[in-house]
Amino acid sequence: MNSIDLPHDFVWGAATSSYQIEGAVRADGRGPSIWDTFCRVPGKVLHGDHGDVACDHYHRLDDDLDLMASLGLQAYRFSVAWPRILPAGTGEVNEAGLAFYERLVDGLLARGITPFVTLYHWELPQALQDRGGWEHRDTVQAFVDYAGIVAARLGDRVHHWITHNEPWVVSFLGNLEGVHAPGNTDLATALQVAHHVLLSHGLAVPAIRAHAPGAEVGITVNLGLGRARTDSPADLDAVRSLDGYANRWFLDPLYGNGYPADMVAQFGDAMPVVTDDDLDAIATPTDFLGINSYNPSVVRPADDPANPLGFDPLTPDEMVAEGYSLTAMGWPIVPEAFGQLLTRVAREYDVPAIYITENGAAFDDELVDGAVDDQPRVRYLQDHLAALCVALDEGAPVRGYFAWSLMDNFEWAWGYEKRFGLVHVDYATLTRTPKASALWYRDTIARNGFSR
Ligand code: IFM
Repeated sequence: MNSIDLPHDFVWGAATSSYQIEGAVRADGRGPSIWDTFCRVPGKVLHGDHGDVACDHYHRLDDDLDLMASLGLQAYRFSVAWPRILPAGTGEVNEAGLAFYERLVDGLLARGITPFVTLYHWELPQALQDRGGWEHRDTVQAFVDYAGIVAARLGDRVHHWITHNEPWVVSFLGNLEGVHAPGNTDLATALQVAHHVLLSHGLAVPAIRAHAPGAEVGITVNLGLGRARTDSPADLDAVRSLDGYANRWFLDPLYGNGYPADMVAQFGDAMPVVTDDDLDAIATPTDFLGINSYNPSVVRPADDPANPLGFDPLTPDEMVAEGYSLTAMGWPIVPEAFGQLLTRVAREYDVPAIYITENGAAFDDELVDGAVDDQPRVRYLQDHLAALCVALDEGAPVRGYFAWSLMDNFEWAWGYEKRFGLVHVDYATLTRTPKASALWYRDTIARNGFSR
């Protein structure tokens, strides 16, 4: 039996995001977001799913808070929907929106659960997209103003703030691959968006601190190491490219190194407009780095030599042929790569603290006689936590872990088909059923570790 024990002050949590669980998209003055729009574009979201109802968390807040307490969560990471606070993105503040999040925060605190607030988990008000969205520099100031409004209201009670969730996804899935809102497919647009998102982060940090003195403020990036099939120079160069695109493009400027030179050369004319003080602002010191990580990326050299990304990902079939096990998302399960990633980030960047703000897996769960025996998810969590402990031993300053996700929810372009939850949601009845993984997680939190 192998015993995994975490440090006594380790923080155990679970994470969600607003659009993925709240529903109630027209309630109490919320304005439309780019995801409300995107979901209505035929072919963009599987089965034409959308977040109109989602898990109906907005109307089931107290029950969901009790559910969190029943699992013994010590912390809960959620996001604020910008269009609930500022329905038109700027201008008039919607009191009912602020009141909802105030009720959520107070409900958490009353149950002894620490709130971790994310300000942007992809719900850009549609009105701002209509004026150019993240590609337009004005959106930077709009975000800073919004951040200040939320911090002014909650800063006396919320001591952990995350500006953005996964700038890579916002930039590249939304504006290069076009599979997320707003659905653009242009590298120059994606790079300008990335720059503005990073800049808005850096400028929002002091705006948050002004209203939340002593709070910890950070950003969450999604990271994953690259893996090649062989050690050939071409395969290793594909890994370098993947790493530049997925990891260094964000980590380097956040930690004061500017944009990585190899990728600047590769992106050429698509490089964004960067004005004088931008890089200093992006590198504003923060208190922690949030890391979302699920899997490494297995890559090979790009088929098309003109592809500025320089790599192609292996298909799921190719990964299986290489011996990888996959989740229901087709993502390879490689726990040791998770630990190696944390060690590497700690070694190469001046990161004062790390929270794993998301980690977890989708599997094809089945509800049988009122229970979900999701042993593959239990194993995934165990193996990733064991890898995290290796990184801790090697000096990575990991302070806490948030399972993604508290409950099954709207998985963006995949609609409701992919289930990441510790808690099963029946979308017909909205009944919540804790899976075996939820009960395992509850026991793990209670004893601050587990045996296997
Ligand atoms: O569901 C998403 C979440 O919104 C952001 N990180 C990855 C998760 C799984 O795809």
